[in-house]
Amino acid sequence: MISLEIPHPARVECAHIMNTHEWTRSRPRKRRSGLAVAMVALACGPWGCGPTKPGPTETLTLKSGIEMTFAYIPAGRFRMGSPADEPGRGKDETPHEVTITKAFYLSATEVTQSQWQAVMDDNPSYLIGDDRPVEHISWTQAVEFCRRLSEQTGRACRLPTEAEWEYACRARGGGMFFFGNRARRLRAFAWYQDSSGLAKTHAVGKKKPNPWGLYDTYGNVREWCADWYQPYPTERARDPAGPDEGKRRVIRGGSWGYIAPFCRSARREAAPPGRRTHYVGLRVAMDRHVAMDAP
Ligand SMILES: [Ca+2]
Repeated sequence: MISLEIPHPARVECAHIMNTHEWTRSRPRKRRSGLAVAMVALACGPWGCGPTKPGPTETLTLKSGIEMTFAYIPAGRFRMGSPADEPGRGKDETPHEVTITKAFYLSATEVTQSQWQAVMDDNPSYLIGDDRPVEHISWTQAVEFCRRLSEQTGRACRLPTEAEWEYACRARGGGMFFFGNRARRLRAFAWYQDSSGLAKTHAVGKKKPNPWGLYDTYGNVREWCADWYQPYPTERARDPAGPDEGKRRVIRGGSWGYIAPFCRSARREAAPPGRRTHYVGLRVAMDRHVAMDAP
């Protein structure tokens, strides 16, 4: 029997209160002129500035013709963490400015079971389906997947850092989610407790993507990041990658068994690197290609 993934009863109670009151309250809509919309699109705010549309994608071909598509993530600056008044926030989400100095690619979807099978020749998943995200994998196995993927494709594949993950998830958007604070909109973008029906994962890429072309960043499976977990600094950071050692690795995005506040952009979780559950998978980062014969 599959149990819902509820990490701490107190948090659930708190989140439930939020769920039924403050954070689902809709804000009144304001009409904007075309010029005003354009100004908003071009403005630099606390959550970053720059393009909000998807960039060029890259596709890797794996064994048996299985493909893996990557979205382009531009370099930029954003505010990582959450403000003190964000509904459902954790104490470990100290807001601070982060600069991502290099553009990179991030797999448009969570790694599927067919993609995992093509690279690793096995499928450790509990909830079976070729197009479903692979799960029941440890952080160590996720890193090994990236290593073998790099070996097979000649591209530098790895887990994203926690900062890269949140930056890409937000895609210049502030608030609880990249689309703002109206949590009812989450159904259009995520498989989570209110939308996943029977408690299970779903085929990737069936919900709407974020502005940079990433699917299922919220919900479906939670995603391993490269970093050891540690409290955030308060000062500015450039390409933060976490401490050199620790006990737990960062996990992001919330799962199919989570309520909406646990799927927020800033929500942080972590687990020992050997832990395996059917709520956690991965998404792959890839550095930009540099031709070996470039002048
Ligand atoms: Ca996810």
